[in-house]
Amino acid sequence: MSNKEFKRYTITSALPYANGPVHIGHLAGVYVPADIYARFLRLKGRDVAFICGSDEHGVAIELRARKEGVTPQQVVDKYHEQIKKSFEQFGISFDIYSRTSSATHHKTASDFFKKLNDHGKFVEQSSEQFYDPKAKQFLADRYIKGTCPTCSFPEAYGDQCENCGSTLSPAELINPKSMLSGESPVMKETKHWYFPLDQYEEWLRHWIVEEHPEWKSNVAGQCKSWLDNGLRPRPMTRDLDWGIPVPVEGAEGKVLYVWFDAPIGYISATKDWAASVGKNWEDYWKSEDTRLIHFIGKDNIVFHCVIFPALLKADGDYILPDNVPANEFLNLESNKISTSRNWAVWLHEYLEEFPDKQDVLRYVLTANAPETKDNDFTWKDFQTRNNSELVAIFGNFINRAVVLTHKYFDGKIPSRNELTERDEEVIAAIRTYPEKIEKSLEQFRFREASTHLMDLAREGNKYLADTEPWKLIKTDQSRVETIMNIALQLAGSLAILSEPFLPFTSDKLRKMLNQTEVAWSMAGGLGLMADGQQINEGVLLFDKIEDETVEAQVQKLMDTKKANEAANEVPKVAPAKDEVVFDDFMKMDLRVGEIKTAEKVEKSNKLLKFTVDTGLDVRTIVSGVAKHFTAEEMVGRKVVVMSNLAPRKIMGIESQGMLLFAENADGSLKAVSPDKDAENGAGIA
Ligand code: B3M
Ligand code: ZN
Repeated sequence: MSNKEFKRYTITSALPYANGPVHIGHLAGVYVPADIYARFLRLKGRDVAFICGSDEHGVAIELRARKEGVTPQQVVDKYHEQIKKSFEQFGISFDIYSRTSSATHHKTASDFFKKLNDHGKFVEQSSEQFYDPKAKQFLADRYIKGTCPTCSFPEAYGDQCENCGSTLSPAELINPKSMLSGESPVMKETKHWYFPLDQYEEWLRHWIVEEHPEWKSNVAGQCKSWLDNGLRPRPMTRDLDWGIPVPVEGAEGKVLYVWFDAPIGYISATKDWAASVGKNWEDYWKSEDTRLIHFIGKDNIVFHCVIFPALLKADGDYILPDNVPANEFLNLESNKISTSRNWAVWLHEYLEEFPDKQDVLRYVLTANAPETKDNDFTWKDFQTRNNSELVAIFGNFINRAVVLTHKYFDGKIPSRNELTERDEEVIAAIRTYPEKIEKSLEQFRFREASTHLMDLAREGNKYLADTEPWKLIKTDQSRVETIMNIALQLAGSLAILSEPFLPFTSDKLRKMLNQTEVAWSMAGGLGLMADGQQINEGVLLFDKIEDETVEAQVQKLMDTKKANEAANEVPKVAPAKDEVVFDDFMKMDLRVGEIKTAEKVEKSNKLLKFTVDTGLDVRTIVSGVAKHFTAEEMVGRKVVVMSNLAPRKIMGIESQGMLLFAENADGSLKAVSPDKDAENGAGIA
């Protein structure tokens, strides 16, 4: 950050795709830190716009719609509502949670594109791309499946192989097939609007490396590697149905690339929010006094640090992000979180199962945030952090302070009398916390900040344990007054400083303490709790999480694992063939035959030579089944013969027809045997 004081803050967090629910990986990587930061700034009295919304375009949405057999609109409507509601219940304090299907967004993104186009910022270029002639549609990379050239996985996507993880382009796939029709795609020419990112390379390098040396090393590292590999023009349009129509002539049937329109969603959402609260959105996007910060996960770094800034720069009217504190990934019980494998803790399910434990999850995800490297979430750790930190330290301290004040002073805050050295020591310690936490937050070190917060509660516990007011109350009431006063000042600071991290807890605590005014600057001092002021009865802030509770969650994951394994074991049957008309079927002469003789074909370990009584004649048929059947066991069997297949020479022997077998998924062959009393030559239809 430059040293200047900013007048206002635009805080964005990645727009989740409205194609599925939000899970703990999203929360730990993006939404919890962003929310902590926004809440902290508000407590500091800053002017903040905290912006988010659903990302409702792109192939991911179309694919989900196909999978669920509904329209893309139905998909985004469903998930937008679900995501919005669960964020609200979880206490993510967006100023607006918008969506990219909104009219404001369509217009904003469209105008943005048009302006760049009018100013000649795009290069129109034609190229050959995969096209599905049957579905009459160009194919997004995700819409093409084929065999991975690296690992031979037969179900690799055109952009990536999920088996070995390699990044692919559809042209690299072996035997590519369109997922729309199953047909082999063909190459067809199409025109797109490319943003010449290469022209921004030097400017980007200067802006990132020289002007922002303070960016997190994981972010700077990824940016540098993109720059070092050389930037290339990127198409900003797509041949798809679902999306924002490209607003220029000659682009009929094309839509804006989802990564072009999605970040502009931050701007559109800001417009809607500003209009609703009587502010000017441009202050939040076009004023050099505004600090723009994007909270994202590591997979979005290039879009927020390279492509979007270059687009903003090309427009020329916008400010650029001052920081992009991207996080790494969170794993779950040592495995990568995966939506398709249902390996996740889903926010909406968590909220149903732990309806009053938002802060527990917020705390665990913060204390264990994947800030510099991937990290692991375990239910055991969730339980431990709750029981031995939130309950045993934070909750315990507050409980003692409040209960003792009621017990000894009827809930009226006693005054401070003469101070001992121990008192002076704890007062000095309390004073250091707001600044410590603030420093960590300003550097986006949320784990460290949450450690400081817990340490403050620890100071309180230790102070009460050292001074033992419960022993002194019989002999030295004045001393106890001082101790309880100081303990309550500490509690008052905790109420304020915990707000960004544990908003539900902070709220309860402030009610308990009758704290009406809160501001970050009030924390740490001794003027928080006035002598004689009444506090309310204590309420439970945290309760112990039992073994059964976390065991049930682990069991749920184990069940998922089993279900996944079972699903993988299900043998895959050969894909359905294209439909044929009845007449085609009737052309085949299928009838019952009987094997009269069978022998191995010399020099071949695959072939058996049969003589078959077809009812019409007795003829020779060669078949590649020697690995599955012995000659002896075939003799005398009834079989199905396709008798009018054109004769073919196989290893010098003319085969006059074909025997039918059943082929299992593993390639093994099984007999297709008519009943013994079916007559030779009986027609099959
Ligand atoms: N929807 C990708 C994601 O969820 C994307 C973020 C958009 S931010 C403008 O990872
Ligand atoms: Zn592969």
